[in-house]
Amino acid sequence: MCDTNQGSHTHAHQHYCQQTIDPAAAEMLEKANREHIETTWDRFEQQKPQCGFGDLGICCRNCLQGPCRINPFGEPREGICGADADLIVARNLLRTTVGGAASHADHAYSAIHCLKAAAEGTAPYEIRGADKIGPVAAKLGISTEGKSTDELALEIANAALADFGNQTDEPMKWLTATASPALVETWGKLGVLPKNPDREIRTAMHQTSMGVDGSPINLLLSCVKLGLVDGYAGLQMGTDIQDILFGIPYPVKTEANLGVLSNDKVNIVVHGHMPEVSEKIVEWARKLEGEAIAAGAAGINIAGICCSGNEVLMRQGIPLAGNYLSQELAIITGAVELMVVDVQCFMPSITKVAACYHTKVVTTTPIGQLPDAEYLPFTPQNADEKAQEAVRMAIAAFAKRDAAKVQIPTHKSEAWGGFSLETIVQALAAVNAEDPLKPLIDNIVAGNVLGAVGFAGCNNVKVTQDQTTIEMVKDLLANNVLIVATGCTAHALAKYGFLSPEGAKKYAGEKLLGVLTAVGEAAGLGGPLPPVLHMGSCVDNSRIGDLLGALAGYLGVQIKDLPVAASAPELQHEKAVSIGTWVVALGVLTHVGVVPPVLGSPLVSQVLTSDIEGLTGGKFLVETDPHAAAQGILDHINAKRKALGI
Ligand code: BF8
Ligand code: SF4
Repeated sequence: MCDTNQGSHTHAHQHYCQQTIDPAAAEMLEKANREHIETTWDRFEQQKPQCGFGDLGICCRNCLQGPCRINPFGEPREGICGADADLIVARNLLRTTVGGAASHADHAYSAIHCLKAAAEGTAPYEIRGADKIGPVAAKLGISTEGKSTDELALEIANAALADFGNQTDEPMKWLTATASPALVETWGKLGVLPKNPDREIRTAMHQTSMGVDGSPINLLLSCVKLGLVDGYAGLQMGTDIQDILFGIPYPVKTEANLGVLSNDKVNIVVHGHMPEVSEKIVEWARKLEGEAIAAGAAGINIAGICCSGNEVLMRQGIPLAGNYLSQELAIITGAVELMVVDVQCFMPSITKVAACYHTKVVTTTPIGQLPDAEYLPFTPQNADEKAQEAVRMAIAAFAKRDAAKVQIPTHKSEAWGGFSLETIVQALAAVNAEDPLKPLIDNIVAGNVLGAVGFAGCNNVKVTQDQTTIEMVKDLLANNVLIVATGCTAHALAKYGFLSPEGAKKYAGEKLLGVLTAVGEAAGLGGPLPPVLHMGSCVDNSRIGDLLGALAGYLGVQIKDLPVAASAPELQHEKAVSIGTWVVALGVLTHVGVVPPVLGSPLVSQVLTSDIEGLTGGKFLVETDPHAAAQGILDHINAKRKALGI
């Protein structure tokens, strides 16, 4: 790492078009190469060829007799205990889904504790989303009469904790309070209604352990159940609680890509997922700006990576520095004083890259530590103190910045974020105040909006950064399909101007542009809405669920009947698998652009891409080619339109 011998460039003239389509990322890869800094793409090369058994999902290590491998072309057909390929693939898939659901449920659990502490007055968080309390209380059946904001927030936090403590056989309250009765009935008949998220996670780990479940189909049904744990104990609960604590997002304009880093300010990058941490860093960076100026900087600049970036973008207008595959590259600019991480999606490599510069890395949670980082254990109670400490570390690091090592790409694009369902309804209300969803529905019926697709998920080093996402979205927009996006795909689309009004003119089909312009102008934006609406972080995929529920409810149909689809073109994390499973459970066709490790089982592949449609109305579409994937989605949307008679 950071070998100062500048003599031997291994790939001096490489263009990095296999790695990324992002010119800022390519520029930093070139710098990394020049400075002999290893990135995730180098480590990917070292992993090649990746294990074929793992790739197909037919390797089992669930007991110490293993590892056992199945030969897809012959013997052995079974592991030592007799588990065959179908069983091993299904068991592995359930463990992956558990990993994702556990990540999101744990995220929501932290937010609940923070809200509870805020409501009890023991933590320095102001409850900024009082307008979210009414709707959440209403769906949970909590009466608001005569109660203060704090009392209601506490009651809602306790209702969430009650789901985590549910020892009865009743399903999770958050699920039955959110999903339509028809969906609850469908899931009830399948026996997949989760009761207590922690219990479901425990039971699924037990179910997949050696010598328990031998039924691949039963295991796949448990995948659906864990998808619902993710959807309601992770995404929905997380978003509801975070909106109450930090406020419902409203449209906000900012910028995206590495060019948002500043040459003359202290740069702090927030990375991870929990707004309890990133919101406090933003608050204290603003409050301590004077200290940065006194230290010779022009101020403090905050930028976000991954979903922390999405969280503070949509509520604070903080710019996005980059998505998952750009995290090391942000440090390689040489201009980052501090990277603050909390949980999920930060690479263990970041401290090694940071060691080549003056960059400090701060970890903040007991479960997310890095040996060479500074650990500032954040709690709701001490958040002010720890955030100040972190910001002061950044200010102190500024003096150590080495100008000779600084190279900030100039690339950045205008991007709008903060399109919660509440905001979308508000924008539509400018067209029809009495019946806000009517203009959207009318335009869908008239074919001006052919359908809608939600883009979600990550970058994955196996596919060129941002490419599949951008190519698919171009095809779909040209065909008048409205796009909503979250997570790292939202970052990707932000970087290339899809989240801006200009993007509508450039990419939207004529009919869609007409609708975006009419709504944007009525809502006072002075131009079209962006053709891709940024709905937030990965937990905010619940907002897409809310939108689908609202549209289906309005039309008096089921979500599975709508001309809609979902796509995770570059998924990498277990969370993307569990989210996708929830979306399929809702009845939505869900495209994945990276082949999940299931092909070793024809049975599991068949169920996920076909048979499950008969149970929930949704299924997975596996397609690595962006144009074929977009076409598959268009065919699906057209078929749904036809079935609706529109
Ligand atoms: O939760 S999209 S790489 S950052 S997992 Fe991670 Fe994937 Fe990015 Fe957000 Ni979501
Ligand atoms: Fe092998 Fe069965 Fe043990 Fe898995 S559970 S490692 S297949 S013996």
